[in-house]
Amino acid sequence: MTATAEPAELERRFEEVIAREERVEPRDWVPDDYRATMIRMIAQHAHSEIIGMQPEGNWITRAPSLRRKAILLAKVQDEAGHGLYLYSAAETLGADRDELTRKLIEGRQKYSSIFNYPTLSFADVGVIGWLVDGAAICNQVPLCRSSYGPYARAMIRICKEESFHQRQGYELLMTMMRGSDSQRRMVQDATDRWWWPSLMMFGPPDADSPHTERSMAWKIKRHTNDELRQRFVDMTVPQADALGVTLPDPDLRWNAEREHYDFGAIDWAEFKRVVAGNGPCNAERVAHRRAAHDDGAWVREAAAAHAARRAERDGAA
Ligand code: FAQ
Repeated sequence: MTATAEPAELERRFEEVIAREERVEPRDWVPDDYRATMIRMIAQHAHSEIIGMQPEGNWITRAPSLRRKAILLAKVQDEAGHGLYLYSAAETLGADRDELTRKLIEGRQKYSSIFNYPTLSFADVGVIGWLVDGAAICNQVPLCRSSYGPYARAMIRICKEESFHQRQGYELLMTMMRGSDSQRRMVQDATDRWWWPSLMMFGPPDADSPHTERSMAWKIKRHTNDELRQRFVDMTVPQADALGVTLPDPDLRWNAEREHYDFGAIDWAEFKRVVAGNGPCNAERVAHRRAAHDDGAWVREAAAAHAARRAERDGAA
């Protein structure tokens, strides 16, 4: 789809690609709003992966065994990798990675609300794997069929790694549940704290989601926020039973008519507070990212100087 045709013709061809379930590729013409939506969503996702390294990274030095430390290190490195190839996917749409990073550290671009909560015990590492990676998989598996090719393809690898992350979290929790009473209490406490924020990861209710309708029409999103949230609850309740923990919701019960679990009201005021920057750890997370960016300035300068020297040498040759 080259950009030499008339605008109406370009628009028609774009709509045809979407209707035929084909992928939109980097050099294809796309409407400005499609490009802006994709950049926003991919950038927010990339930022989430990078900021998402912090809550668990907090436990690397305090992991209870060499095995747990090696697993956690590998998981946190995976999140860094996800961030990097998502920033690359955003670059295929013309976004500038430095600019995206600047927007993040200046608080001008969002990342997932979930990473603004503290990790108070090692059980949080397990619960993040189980619930947070579980919610991420639920949300991202359908995105493997997203209409923007580079994003959809990145999602395939990311989902494979996230499902390993989910299993390691669940296995960690299973081990703790077979341990002492105080270990079981740690798992229950972590579940109590992460359950509701995990449900908020799917975004506002459909009625309050400004982007869902347009993104569904463009096949960027394949399900609405509420559909995916329900899918996550249905998937997680039996896992909680198998683990032996209680999900902190007295209204959670099977609805035979709907063939889904009903669940209680989500505190959307809390969600709005956290997204607006006023959650328990927002300031700390962004300050830490900003400090890491500043500390890394010499690496970027050295890499740029090396590239310039190499270009000069190649030019001379
Ligand atoms: N937190 O109209 P919608 C992970 C914003 S990765 C903060 O529903 P949309 C891996 C939204 O951006 C987790 N902001 O928007 C990991 C929009 O803001 P804007 C990240 C939120 O895009 C695991 C406004 O509210 N995953 O966990 C949130 O159609 C463990 C209106 O919302 C992705 O990014 C929120 N929870 O649907 C790493 C997946 N929800 O721009 C480490 C890709 C909504 O208008 C450890 N993204 N907002 O100012 C998506 O699927 C979608 O973008 C949604 C939001 C579903 C997140």
